[in-house]
Amino acid sequence: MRLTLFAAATIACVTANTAASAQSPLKQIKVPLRNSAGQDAGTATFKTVKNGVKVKLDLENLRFGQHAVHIHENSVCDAPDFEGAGPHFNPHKKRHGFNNPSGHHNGDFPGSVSIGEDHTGEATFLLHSISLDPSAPNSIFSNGGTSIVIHAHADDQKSDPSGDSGNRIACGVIRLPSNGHI
Ligand SMILES: [Cu+2]
Ligand SMILES: [Zn+2]
Repeated sequence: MRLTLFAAATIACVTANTAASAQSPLKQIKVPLRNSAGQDAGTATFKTVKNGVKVKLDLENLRFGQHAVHIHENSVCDAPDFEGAGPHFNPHKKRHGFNNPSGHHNGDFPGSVSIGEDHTGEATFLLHSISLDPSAPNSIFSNGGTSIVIHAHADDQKSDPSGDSGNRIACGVIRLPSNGHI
């Protein structure tokens, strides 16, 4: 019987100005959102899973209907229009939407969230294009952090740059906790 040994080569990419914590890696973070009126709009929980990041939305105080969800590139939530959040998180310089041949942005979600007549809604999405690892190029903690934004309308998954999803109606700042873990 022949045994063949495979040596796994690990290539470490070191980013010069990333102050990576030596503590246990971040597995989960819960981000509070606020709506345009400054009310509590619920939470988004990001959890590292086998092939990506699971995002669980528990939303409230939002208008009835379908609403697009994205990660935007700045860790700024400036009510009422949340323009400071900037464009979609897009480190790979693609176009918007899962149905766009030049897509999709890292910060795009594969669906919209449905808000009921009681102004609450829940949804869970698996995103393959983001990471909670602060040293990863697609980390949602890149460049001081990002934000999660809810829009007035559904996402058409094609129109660049934002899926024709209208105004920004809620936002939550995503930043690495100062102790490196929750
Ligand atoms: Cu957006
Ligand atoms: Zn996008």
